[in-house]
Amino acid sequence: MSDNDVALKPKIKVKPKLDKPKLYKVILVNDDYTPREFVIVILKVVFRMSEETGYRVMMTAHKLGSCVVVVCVRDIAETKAKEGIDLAKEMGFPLMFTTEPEE
Ligand code: TYC
Repeated sequence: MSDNDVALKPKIKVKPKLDKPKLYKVILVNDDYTPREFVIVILKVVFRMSEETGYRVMMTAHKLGSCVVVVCVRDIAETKAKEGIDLAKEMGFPLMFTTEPEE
């Protein structure tokens, strides 16, 4: 290299393409026994929802049979669903969350 040579940076950057992780829905399932207020508490504690959002999600599951709570990677979806189920079970309620892959 002589003194006048300028080292140019290559203009094209090669970004390694990482596969997008598959996403999973956590679904709240209605039942006839878990008190409405308790469902809201679970949504607030486990899913960090506000009272208002928790109320809306609970009422949607209550009226329609189920409601999507969150969409996230599989590991987190399964952990959150289990946390919700276990907390409810400790209190003697049959509250259920399921997970399913997003289309
Ligand atoms: N259906 C319940 C009741 O009337 C309340 C409830 C709502 C339970 C949503 C579960 O996912 C649920 N006490």
